[in-house]
Amino acid sequence: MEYKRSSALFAEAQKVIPGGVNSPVRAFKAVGGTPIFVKEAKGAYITDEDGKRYIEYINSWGPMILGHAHTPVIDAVIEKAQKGTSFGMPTEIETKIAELAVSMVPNIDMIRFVNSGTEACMSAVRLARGYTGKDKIIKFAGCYHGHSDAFLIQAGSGAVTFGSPNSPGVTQGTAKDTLLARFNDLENVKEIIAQNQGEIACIIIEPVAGNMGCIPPKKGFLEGLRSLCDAHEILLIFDEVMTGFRLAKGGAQELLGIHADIVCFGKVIGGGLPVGAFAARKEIMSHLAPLGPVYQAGTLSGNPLAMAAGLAMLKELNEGAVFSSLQAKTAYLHEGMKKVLTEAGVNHYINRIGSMISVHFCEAPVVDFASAAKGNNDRFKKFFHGLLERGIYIAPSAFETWFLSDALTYEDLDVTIQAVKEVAAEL
Ligand code: KE4
Repeated sequence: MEYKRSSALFAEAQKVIPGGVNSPVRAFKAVGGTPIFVKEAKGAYITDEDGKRYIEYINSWGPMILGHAHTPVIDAVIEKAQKGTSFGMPTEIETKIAELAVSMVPNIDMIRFVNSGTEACMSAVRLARGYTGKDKIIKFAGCYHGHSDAFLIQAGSGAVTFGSPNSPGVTQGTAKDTLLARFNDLENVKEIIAQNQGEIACIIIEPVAGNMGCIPPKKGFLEGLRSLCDAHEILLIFDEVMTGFRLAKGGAQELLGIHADIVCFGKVIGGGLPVGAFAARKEIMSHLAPLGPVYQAGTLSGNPLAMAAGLAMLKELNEGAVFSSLQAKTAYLHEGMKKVLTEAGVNHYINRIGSMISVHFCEAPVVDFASAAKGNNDRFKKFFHGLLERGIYIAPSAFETWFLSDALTYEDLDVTIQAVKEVAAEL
């Protein structure tokens, strides 16, 4: 496939931007080839700089749940931009979106807006440490909470599961306070808590993992974490940057019926502009500056332009109809892909919950990072490029989740399923 203009643009970009991208996953390193440069997008479709149109399942990694350039969001942004974009002073619209978010999400009284999911998760951990007076955190292998030092940790050696940095620049001093557990393995979490009695401030988890493909929690896993946190005075942090306002109005807390102590948001909450947030009961949030001693700040936090996009998005989602529509479309896509891949004799597993779905070329179910890592990546590369050539753009990594938008029609899904059928024959 000739991506002439994208190739030229990529060569230019690499001269002034490390790797030619502003976020590594966009560089196609996991699948090879040249990343396509997007010229414009509308609804379920993106058009690249060579004029080729794709049905796409990334949607900016989640935010475009109603489709690209969604008119009510665009209109709100244009209207707000003409009155100024950011003041560094309080504005009414911040209260409006805060009130709406608090009304939609269970178990939160207050919310603080920031500019990314990373900032939300980083701040939530600092708040948990400040609130509990304890230093250590538990995260799960394969879960991603942004690029803050405390999260760039991989399984260390030894039974105590001490973390070790998985990026230069992260110090051992930081790594020693991050303990790594296995997703869906409650016994492993119990062991780690027993080995670090009284030292753990929080457990941070993606309630539905989305960064090792889509991996739903096993029955009883989140309930078990909730009980362990209650028993050991540990705060449970749900990183709902992906699942928030996507799985349901109230996100994973609502869909799965488990209450977290702190909830992190990103992606959808900003309607496509840079917004993150973290929220909790007032008793916890009152520890945040300027109310309390835990410091957190941001020049562009709550800027009215981004708030306008987020508010327009949440208002539409608050009407509620989109979630059942998205659920049905994702189930249709799941069944269609499963049928054609099975008929082609391709060993695979499809994980799905709500409008999050991923295809794994594995010989066994994918329930954690170790099982996800056993996927046949060569087969995934062929799958990705075969679909791309047929005008279907899925996430360029087997460790990512596909995100559906409600702009997708059933005809788009049929075109996708037909493309999967054709590619399956080549796998
Ligand atoms: P950002 O800082 O990228 O806004 O959010 C970090 C983050 C936090 N928590 C979860 C569950 C996330 O999925 C993310 C970011 N997701 C990736 C996609 N896997 C963003 C894509 C990218 O890194 O470019």
